[in-house]
Amino acid sequence: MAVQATKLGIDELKEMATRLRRHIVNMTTAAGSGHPSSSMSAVEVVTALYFGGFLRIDSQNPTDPDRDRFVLSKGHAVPVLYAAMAESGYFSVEETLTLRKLGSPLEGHPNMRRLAGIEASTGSLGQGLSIGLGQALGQRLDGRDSRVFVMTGDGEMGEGQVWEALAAAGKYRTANLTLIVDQNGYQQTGAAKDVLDQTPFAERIAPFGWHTQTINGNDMEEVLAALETATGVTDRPTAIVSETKKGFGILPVMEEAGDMNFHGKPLSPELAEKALKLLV
Ligand SMILES: Cc1ncc(C[n+]2csc(CCOP(=O)(O)OP(=O)(O)O)c2C)c(N)n1
Ligand SMILES: [Mg+2]
Repeated sequence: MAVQATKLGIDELKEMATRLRRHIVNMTTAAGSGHPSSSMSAVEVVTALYFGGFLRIDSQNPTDPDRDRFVLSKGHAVPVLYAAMAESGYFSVEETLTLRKLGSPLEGHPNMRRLAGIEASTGSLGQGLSIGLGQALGQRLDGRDSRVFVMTGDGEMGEGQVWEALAAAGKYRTANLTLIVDQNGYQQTGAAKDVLDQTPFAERIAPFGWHTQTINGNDMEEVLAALETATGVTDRPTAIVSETKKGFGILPVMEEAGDMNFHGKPLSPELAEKALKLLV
């Protein structure tokens, strides 16, 4: 039997997004390390993929050959992935609190050898789209109709390997591949544009033979509509440029801390308490 996607209604999806944000705060603060702001910007897209009727996966049969794949190429944002996986039943929500603890399979970056449901080991930026392209081509060769979704960061787009994969996917008309660029405006050391300006992404990606859309990626309705459009394209790979805010959901707390990038650091227990009050 074909693998089914979970499809919640819009109100439930928004509630789920808030739940994922709470898990992200809780697990990174418990770990005392990690990347909450990088995870927050991606919450609507990840929620829509896992619970909005798109990813055909089964947490009880994570290696089903017909499953869809989600590759989190910006692997440092893995708390958002663990939050969605816990809510999908791959492991318990309590287990997310073992993030980055010695012996836990919930490593600081996704490790497919240690945790069922992780489709690619990432963290070295730039590789996920190539991996996803290989998976998409493999599924096509096998005659399966499954789809691969890959998420990169906007800073990550400075990696040359991403553009090689864009070119190859266009050449092979890999229509079962969707790239989501989480354009949250920042990378590790500052504004993504200041480090290496690769915008406008849609205009740069389209000439490789890709269908492109640019949306507000923190608006659930826009995310759902874009994924619907993307999965309906049958002749080309599709890219969604997802304009987001790094730390969306906890921006007032980051403002108070005087850091609108807040890259690679957890909230202190005090700030986490304030963040959780916002996430209701
Ligand atoms: C190949 C490689 N170079 C450098 C790093 C270090 N690094 C970790 S996160 C990051 C910034 C990523 O920025 P972006 O892709 O915009 O993701 P965001 O955190 O903003 O979501 C960098 C440079 C890395 N993980 N891999
Ligand atoms: Mg970024």
